[in-house]
Amino acid sequence: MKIALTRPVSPSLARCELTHMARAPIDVARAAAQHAAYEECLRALGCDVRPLPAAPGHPDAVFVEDTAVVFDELAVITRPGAASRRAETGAAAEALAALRPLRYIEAPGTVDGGDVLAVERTVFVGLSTRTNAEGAAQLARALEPHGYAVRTLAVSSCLHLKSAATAAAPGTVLLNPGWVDAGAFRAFERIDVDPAEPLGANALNAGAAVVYAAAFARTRDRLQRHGLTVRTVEMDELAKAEGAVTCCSLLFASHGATATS
Ligand code: CIR
Repeated sequence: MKIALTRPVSPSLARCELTHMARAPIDVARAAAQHAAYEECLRALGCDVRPLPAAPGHPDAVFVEDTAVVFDELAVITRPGAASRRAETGAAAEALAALRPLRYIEAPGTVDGGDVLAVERTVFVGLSTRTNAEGAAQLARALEPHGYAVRTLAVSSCLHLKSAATAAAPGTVLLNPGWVDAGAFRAFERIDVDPAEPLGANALNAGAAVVYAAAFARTRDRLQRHGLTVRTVEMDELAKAEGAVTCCSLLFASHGATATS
């Protein structure tokens, strides 16, 4: 059983941070409907969806992935690279405190959860406009005692590492070779996005199926040809805020170490 922490779409979403995209009008009601369908999809796949409290004053609060990184042994509460997003982490810390021992990224370190990709026992950390080397080093110090190998990767063509590469299935990385050093993932099975779909590397492995944006039909076919079960969701309104499927949840096993263990 997996727990999925989510957070409602903020009415101020149109004031979101943007890095690689031009600002386009956002229909907040449509974004909220897409988010509700995403939560329903996770429920249908057997996840225990637990929405965090609404944060109307935080435009990007729906992108809860950036506020924490959750492993079986511990959770690391991040310090997001965008100052406007730093106050979002409190709700994740509160929810995770009962579920995992907590560690915190401290200043001057910055980490966005979107830059942290775990593939089996290797944790790739993207060095981006949001995540710095000090943040990556703090993450390594938190994780290495638990047997994880932490590797950094340069990310410059897209917002986060997970805009360029995600673990679509255990040991299988879906990636855009134009945006990330594909050689870093040579130990794993690799699926490239269709060249016409550069934004298609973000997939959410929900266990029973891969949750994937409906917009990337060609790459979806590639996932299916690899034998993966895919559930598509409409994400185009949230994509205008530079969000994708992994960003909208913190998905983790319900059976991890508790705060007292
Ligand atoms: C931001 O720029 O922080 C938000 N507008 C989008 C965050 C997307 N998060 C993610 O990919 N993990």
